[in-house]
Amino acid sequence: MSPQDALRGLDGFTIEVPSWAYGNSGTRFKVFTTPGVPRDPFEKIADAAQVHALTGLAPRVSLHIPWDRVEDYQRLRVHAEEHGVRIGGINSNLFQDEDYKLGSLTHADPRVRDKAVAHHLDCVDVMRATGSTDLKLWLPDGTNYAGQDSLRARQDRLAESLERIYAALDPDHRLLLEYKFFEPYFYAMDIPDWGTALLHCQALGQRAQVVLDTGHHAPGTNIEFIVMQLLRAGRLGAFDLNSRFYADDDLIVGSADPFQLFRVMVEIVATDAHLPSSGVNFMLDQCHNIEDKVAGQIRSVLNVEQALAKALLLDAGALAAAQAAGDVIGAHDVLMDAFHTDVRGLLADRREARGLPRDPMAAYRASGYAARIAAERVGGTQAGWA
Ligand code: PSV
Ligand code: MN
Ligand code: MN
Repeated sequence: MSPQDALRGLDGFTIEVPSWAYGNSGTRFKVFTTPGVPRDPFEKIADAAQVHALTGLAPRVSLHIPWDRVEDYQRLRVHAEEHGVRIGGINSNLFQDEDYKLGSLTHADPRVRDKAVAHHLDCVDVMRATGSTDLKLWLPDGTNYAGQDSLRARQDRLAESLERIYAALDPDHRLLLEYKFFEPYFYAMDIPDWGTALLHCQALGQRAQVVLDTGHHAPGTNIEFIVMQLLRAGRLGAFDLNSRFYADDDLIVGSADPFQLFRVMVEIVATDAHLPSSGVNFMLDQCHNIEDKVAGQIRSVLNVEQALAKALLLDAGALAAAQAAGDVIGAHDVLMDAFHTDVRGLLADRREARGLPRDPMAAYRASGYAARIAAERVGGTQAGWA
């Protein structure tokens, strides 16, 4: 197969961008401000639309409620469509309310659990108004001290709360459940790992699927193994892509370890999970604390595209033959050949053929967009944190 034929696997592949990537963000030490940062969700969507216009890869924008609360969600939906994109997943927020100090969906007090469930019912209304089909739930609940609460009772309360949320979904809605092994609690998170997320999803039903955030694992975790296992179980609903050095630092995907991203994509391609029909939603979950935000998002989607392109170029037949023959080094070499292929020229040709700029980053710089929004927008908003 020619490289051009192999890269047809990119047709229809898309990446969802997060609204919070466009707002100001930082660390607990300092939030740096950026001239031209969006002042409302409408402007975040306008910025996200730039990423799609220049790359052709990012036609959906995730919202975070209440960060992206607006009076009229229908208007936001139309605004997105007018800008050539649409609303993607709706992310709930259980981590910025006093009531949730000891938990939200797992809290011992039914009043607090009711409140947390009700927030998700609001999110489902936002989904209906915006045309979104994914409710995405990251659970910040956990405990800091042994004995602080019953680990088991918290799981039982969580299962019951999730059931109530799942029951409120429309037939075309999915519940996407994210796990994270640490933070904001450090003794025990209530959904610390993919196994826990999977068990809850399996108990709920087929439309409950696991979200794999690449930044939410212990150092040294073999993430591609988890990808493979969730695909095997038919429960990989989505990725939150980013890269990390130490913790949940949400840096540009593929910037720290492009080889890891490639290995993940190899597992994806092996079962055609890059095709839209697979239902796997490739999202970014990133913040750009010190770099230009739109440029950071363009870099991110291009990194994902490159990793997928290399995985598509992998000679699967040669790999299978080497594996069957027990040729350890030979099999590894086949994989590394694909990783070391420079796909940048091929991808530029492909873009040009589709009426897109060969070099989206250069096109963004030349567009003057950053200077224009800096002049037009004064008093931009903080993203919250992610
Ligand atoms: C917190 O860890 C977090 O980064 C999760 O990854 C969520 O997906 C994100 O915030 C947005 O809520
Ligand atoms: Mn995430
Ligand atoms: Mn995170």
